Amino acid sequence: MADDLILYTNPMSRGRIARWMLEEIGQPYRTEILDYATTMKAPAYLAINPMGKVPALRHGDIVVTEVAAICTYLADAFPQAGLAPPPGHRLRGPYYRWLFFCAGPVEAAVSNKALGFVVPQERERMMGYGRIEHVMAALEAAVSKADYLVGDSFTAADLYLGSQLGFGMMFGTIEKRPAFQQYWQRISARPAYARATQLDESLVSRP
Ligand SMILES: N[C@@H](CCC(=O)N[C@@H](CS)C(=O)NCC(=O)O)C(=O)O
Repeated sequence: MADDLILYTNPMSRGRIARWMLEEIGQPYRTEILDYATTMKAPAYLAINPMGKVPALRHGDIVVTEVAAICTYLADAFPQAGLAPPPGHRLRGPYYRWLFFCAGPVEAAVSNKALGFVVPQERERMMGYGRIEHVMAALEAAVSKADYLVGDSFTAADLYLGSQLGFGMMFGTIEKRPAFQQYWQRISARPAYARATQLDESLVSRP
């Protein structure tokens, strides 16, 4: 059908974040599960995402890659779910701020740290995130000031930033600061997160 939603994913991937978003949206969707070594690098999938990475979302004839973009797109495509401030609203400012901060500086800083790469002090100015300690301090302040990052309700920015914190703490790439833990506990209590996790876990345990 013209408006079908298809998530290309692997249960052990950032695709979990996209699935959580789809569960929040509450629209029917189907998944295509890709294997890291084979189908993810096959021509059929490379035609969808030339990076050969998951997740990717197809919505009718539109393809979106990059999990932050997928979350942002879905929040706008299905506004009835109330997961983004309306287009043009001033709260779009902080909403974009935290989504982009997370997709850029947080992702890069955490990945570099996990690989043991330390930015030499004299090169911090040229790195988008500067120093990881500053990134973590900014995150801590953001999740400490209120229940949610933007306004007084849960948005796609909480889902994406929270997922990075939650998965980062689980894999030991982000330190377990009490503010991070409290925030993650709060947002991961959402029923859509439980549904998404259960769906992906059932795929992981499948023989
Ligand atoms: N920048 C991408 C990263 C996607 C990504 O790296 N996905 C990993 C799984 S979490 C992947 O597909 N790796 C397979 C590979 O690179 O071969 C996003 O945010 O969606």
